[in-house]
Amino acid sequence: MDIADLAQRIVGGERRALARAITLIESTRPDHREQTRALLEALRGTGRQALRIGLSGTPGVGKSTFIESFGMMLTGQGLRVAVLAVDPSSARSGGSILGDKTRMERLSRERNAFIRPSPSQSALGGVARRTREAVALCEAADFDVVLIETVGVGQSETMVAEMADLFILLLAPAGGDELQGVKRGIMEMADIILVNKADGDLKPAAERTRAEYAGALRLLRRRPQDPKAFPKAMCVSALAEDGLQTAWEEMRILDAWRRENGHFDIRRAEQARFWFGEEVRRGLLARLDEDPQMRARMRALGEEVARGGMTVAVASQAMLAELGAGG
Ligand SMILES: Nc1nc2c(ncn2[C@@H]2O[C@H](COP(=O)(O)OP(=O)(O)O)[C@@H](O)[C@H]2O)c(=O)[nH]1
Ligand SMILES: [Mg+2]
Repeated sequence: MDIADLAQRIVGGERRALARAITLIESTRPDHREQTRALLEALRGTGRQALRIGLSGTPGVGKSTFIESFGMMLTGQGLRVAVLAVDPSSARSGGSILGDKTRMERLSRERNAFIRPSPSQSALGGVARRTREAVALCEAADFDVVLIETVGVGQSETMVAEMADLFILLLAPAGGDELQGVKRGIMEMADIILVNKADGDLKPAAERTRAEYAGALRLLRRRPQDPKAFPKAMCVSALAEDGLQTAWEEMRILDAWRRENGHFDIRRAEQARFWFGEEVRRGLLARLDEDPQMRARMRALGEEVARGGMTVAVASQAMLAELGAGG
């Protein structure tokens, strides 16, 4: 495969090239990984930056419907929109976006939209890496907005927040006055909470839910990356396409403020450091688990420790030294 040519066609906005490149990065074959690295390196210098929006919410809150309506609104304004997903459960469920293809029917036909389901692979680390690399490809392909969806299984919200510039939490109107079991950690990551389904009979409940969450957000510790009044909670209806333009304006206000005040660049730099650390850790673990020689050494040293011939301290240090990781 001619990587330089592929890179050029991605930069030129060829969708087929982009789709093909994403297939390449999803492959675990060592030669494909090598080509992926070369491709990402070739695209590093484009200097293009999309607005990366992470979107999370439990199944049924309306993520797919929202992405479709929101995406259609953005493409209607002349913006190019890519949709990706981090869904470690997709191996079992058949894919978060895949199952919703019908709900994104309009968007998937849009010339200025690109939709890619989560790779069907169950390990979150692998899904996260591939999604992150796909984001880089979409940026190089000059998309203006990259939406990254997650269903919030395991640590997937954290993963998505670590690859997004804005993190949006989508909620549904609650019945009573209970906060919907949203974990504090996720609340703390949210830049904007959108209470969806604020239409018809659900409208009053949506407004109550919004007010509750606005109150809860005010109780959180202030973050340096927020201007006044952020993070905030708003009502939208993905179905009625109501409040979407306002939500987009708020996202742009927040994004513009962060760019002007240096937080955008700081955050991206932090994310790059984070993912570098993750990759190295993953690589080391992979060697332990997959390299036959290392596995044999682990077994042998484990036996040695088990029968009392070596202390845990000495054996683990010996193992780490063999991994080249010191001890
Ligand atoms: N009333 C109302 N229903 C909605 C809205 N958005 C989504 N839904 C419905 O909620 C259900 C789940 O939506 P879906 O987009 O598949 O949710 P997801 O699982 O988060 O992707 C579907 O029946 C949608 O029609 C909305 O804004 N208002
Ligand atoms: Mg969905």
